[in-house]
Amino acid sequence: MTSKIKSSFVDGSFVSYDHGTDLLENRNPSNPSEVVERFARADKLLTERAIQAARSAAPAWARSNPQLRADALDFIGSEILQRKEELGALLAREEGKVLREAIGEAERAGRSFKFYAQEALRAEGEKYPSVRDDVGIDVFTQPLGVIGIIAPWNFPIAIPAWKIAPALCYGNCVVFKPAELVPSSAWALAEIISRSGVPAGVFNMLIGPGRSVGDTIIRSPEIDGISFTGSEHTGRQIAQLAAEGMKKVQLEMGGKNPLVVLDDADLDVAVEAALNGSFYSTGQRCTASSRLIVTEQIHDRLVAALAEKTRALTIGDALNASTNVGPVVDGRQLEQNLSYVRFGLEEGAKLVCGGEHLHHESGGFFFSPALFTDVSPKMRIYREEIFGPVLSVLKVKNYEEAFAAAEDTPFGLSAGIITTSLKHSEHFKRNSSAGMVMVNLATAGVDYHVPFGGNGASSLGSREQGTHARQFFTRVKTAYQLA
Ligand code: UN1
Repeated sequence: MTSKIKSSFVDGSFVSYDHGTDLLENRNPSNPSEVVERFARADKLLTERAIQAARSAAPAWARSNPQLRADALDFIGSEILQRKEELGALLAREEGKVLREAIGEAERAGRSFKFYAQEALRAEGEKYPSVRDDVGIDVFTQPLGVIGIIAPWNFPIAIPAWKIAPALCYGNCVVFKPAELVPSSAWALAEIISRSGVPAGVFNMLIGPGRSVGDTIIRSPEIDGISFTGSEHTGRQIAQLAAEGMKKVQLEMGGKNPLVVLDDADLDVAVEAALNGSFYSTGQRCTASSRLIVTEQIHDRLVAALAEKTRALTIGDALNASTNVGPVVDGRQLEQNLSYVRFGLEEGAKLVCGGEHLHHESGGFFFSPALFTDVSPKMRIYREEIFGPVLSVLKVKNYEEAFAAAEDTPFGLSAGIITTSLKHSEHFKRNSSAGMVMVNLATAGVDYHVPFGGNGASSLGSREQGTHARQFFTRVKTAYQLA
């Protein structure tokens, strides 16, 4: 058995397994009796070794030839793309995302690496004349140093990819902690990186709990920046500790994303956007739409059409080709979804369909997507992030009321509007306080080459993805020189 136990990657090699090390079992949420793989958990000591290895490798990597970085990133991206079906199937088994979405996610991860392979060679920097005679000024960026990357379970390969690729591209060393629910995709990614030509110590991966591994990364004086995606609660703790340690942070946290549907909307477009944004990926996306804000004339037609499509969704094993919605990631998240369904009913909302634990002989964490109407803005189901396929419909009179309702949240990640009115779509795009606005599209599902991020309680720090990622992963140098 021991040969099958996988482990963390530190200073250029996978750590050998010691008997007695704490073991982590990665289970399949479609069939929890199936152990996908077993892992030896990293502890505080191993985390400190990884941080030290990254620190020692940092000066040479910061000065490395950009062609070396471009080639390594291209190698990683190409291999992920070649193996996307296999990596997608692994992801579906450990996280429960349906196969089609899981393969799409692997593809997105590969494309992120390919994007930053090009970016490594991109010219940057500015030249200024000085206000003093015979002086020239160069402004350019330098690597931030050693980056702690803490990733969530809901995008087991794409989120690590869109953090690790720019970190390496801009000359930083990485200490990466995947979520304990999804170590297999992270391990597969680390194994590819281990063969990419990236020198020992530049990239390290630690499989282990937040309270030891995560905490050590966050508190270490050797870590210069932390890129985190996860819960708002953990994000706030990281922000506080990072402030004490004077570290740069990039935090992507929760959302309670609104999707506005106006009377003039194309009904099919509205139903598709609501169904996809709210229920695909089992609603487990920080960009999911969880508030459907609908004007009165179209309300009943939209609810009827959406309920029909929702009831028709096939919920089941993520690897089964006919499945539309896979399981919830684990029993704890399933309990959370069920408690919010209870809160909704207690607070007087009407459950049109779903909201049930679907018992299956496999013991999979299956939950039927829930559609609530007669929702009022004070209800917990309307205000709090559930992180499951639970959609609350709020009826409003007109665009002005819809806009005000969309804005009525501390979050600000993504916001959508379904309308054929140019006037309203333009107003919404310009004035929504969300970081990402979608017109006639679902609030979730974003491209890999443009900025990603939100405002308010959703995000802190500069944007992820695309060329904007440079802002987080580098620092600015201003150099004056007498001619
Ligand atoms: C998407 O909607 O395509 O954790 C991406 C999340 C986000 C990623 C969403 N950071 O759900």
